[in-house]
Amino acid sequence: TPPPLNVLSIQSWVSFGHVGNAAAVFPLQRLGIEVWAIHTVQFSNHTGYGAWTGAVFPPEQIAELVDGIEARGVLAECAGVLSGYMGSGGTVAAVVEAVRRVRAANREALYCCDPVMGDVGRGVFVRPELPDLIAAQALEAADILTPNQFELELLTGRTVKTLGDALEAASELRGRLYGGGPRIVVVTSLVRQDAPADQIETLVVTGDGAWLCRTPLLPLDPPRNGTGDAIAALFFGHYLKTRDVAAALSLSMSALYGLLRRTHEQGSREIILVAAQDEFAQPSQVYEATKI
Ligand code: PXL
Repeated sequence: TPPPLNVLSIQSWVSFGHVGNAAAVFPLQRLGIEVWAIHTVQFSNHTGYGAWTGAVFPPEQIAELVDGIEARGVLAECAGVLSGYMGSGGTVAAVVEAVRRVRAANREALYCCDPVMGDVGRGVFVRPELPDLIAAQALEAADILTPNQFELELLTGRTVKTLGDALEAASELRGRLYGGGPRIVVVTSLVRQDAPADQIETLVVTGDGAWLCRTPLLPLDPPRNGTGDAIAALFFGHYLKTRDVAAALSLSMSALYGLLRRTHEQGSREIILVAAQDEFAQPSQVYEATKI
């Protein structure tokens, strides 16, 4: 067996349910990827419930854990860094520093930044200092950025209503990413006026063009927390494996749709990552990515 891909994933942890690393680690593992997880917080449950217990970890802990990994002599084998929910403002610089150290050990390593800030309907749900710090520090380090439609609007100050709006905003963001890499923007949960109302899309914009993948919009109310975290993990994992954005888009959205369809059928408040795990390796329905 060839050596596995290794991904350093820096995100929140929850004891109950599935968001952050608790939504990202298992799907990546199910794709055969080894995950080195660093938790930015440990909460009892996601904040969508309105109440939780636990703590935000001090940002210094990230460098300390990277020190320990480096001391094992394996940092050069890290294929990529994935970041998501940050606990506090200091977390942003600590993540960017971790990316710098991984790139110093492996020039080929990619950084996928999920700029977790908020969502349509819920508004900003992270600490108020985070959006500006993510925009100022994390974007310029990122090879792949995975904003949802709300985060795309927040990061660009634009309103996104049409495909043209989404393409313009995503292209603007692309120009702000790390110059040394592929510069890929993945817009998730795109619902626009000029698409069928019963569909939801993911849009990928690269230097070689743009791709759309459309899946049925499920009546999940409230939208399930952790969905974006799972999409970022699946897209990044498939991209690292295939180096093909169209394949990564189709594979990740087909898996995600299968997961959400089964979550809806169960009526579960949490995404059912474990029960629906076969969707990650072998989605029950394949949704193609179309070049636009
Ligand atoms: O899904 C984003 C997310 C990540 N981590 C924590 C959260 C949320 C959203 O609610 O609460 C802890």
